[in-house]
Amino acid sequence: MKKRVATCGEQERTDGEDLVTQNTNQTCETIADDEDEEFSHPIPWRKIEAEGLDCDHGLLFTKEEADRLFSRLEEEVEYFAGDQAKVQLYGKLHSIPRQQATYGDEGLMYSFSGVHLLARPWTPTLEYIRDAVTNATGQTFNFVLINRYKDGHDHIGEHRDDERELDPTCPIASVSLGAVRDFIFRHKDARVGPKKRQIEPVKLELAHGCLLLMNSPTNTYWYHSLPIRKKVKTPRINLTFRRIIRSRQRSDIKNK
Ligand SMILES: O=C(O)CCC(=O)C(=O)O
Repeated sequence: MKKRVATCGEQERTDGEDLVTQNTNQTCETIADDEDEEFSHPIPWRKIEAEGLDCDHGLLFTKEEADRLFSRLEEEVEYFAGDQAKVQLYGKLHSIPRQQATYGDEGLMYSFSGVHLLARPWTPTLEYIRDAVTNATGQTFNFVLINRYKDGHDHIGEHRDDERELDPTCPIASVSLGAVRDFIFRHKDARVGPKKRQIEPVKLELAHGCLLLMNSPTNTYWYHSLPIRKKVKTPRINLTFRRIIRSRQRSDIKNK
């Protein structure tokens, strides 16, 4: 496997509505000449580490390229409708406050929150973005979950991407296009309950064209969310590239 290249970034600091970003123990790696050639998009990575959290982020696309990709995705992506645009909570179906779509290699299916979403075949634009992520990271991906937020009212609640079919050795690679949104990590022990610990949340601003890598074991210990931001008036598309292990997919589900 290729080695991921990261450079020291400045400590991220944003004037959020309620939280302060906490980035600690940043690590540096240097880009050797021969490694440089392996990556057609070398990224000046920024590292974020906290207890059980390991992420890298950086800009993958220029503004012009990100604008073009956003427009193409607006034309190409077919979002789910009907029951497939819902999640199941305590046996009842609920509409989700955003649009969702899944694409990937033939026959792959991703199951979460009581829904089972079959991958549509890759579109040319999704292949292009997937390959740019692979060039930047050295990781391969066979599936992408797309979330479209029409404005700052659309959001995603706290959750972990820890489904059994996800390859734990592969980071989840999250590409953001469109409106800048806050993204918040909260440690599982800092949520509720008698054993609640005082662990500061970690907040990032996800910019147009950026790539965030959630490395193992982040999704074991940390929940993440994209909260409501009423001042945001424009849409955002997020693509989370994942590697699904076929043999771990639910075999009892027949998808349409
Ligand atoms: O839109 C985002 O940045 C977050 C999406 C997300 O949490 C997910 O796909 O699991």
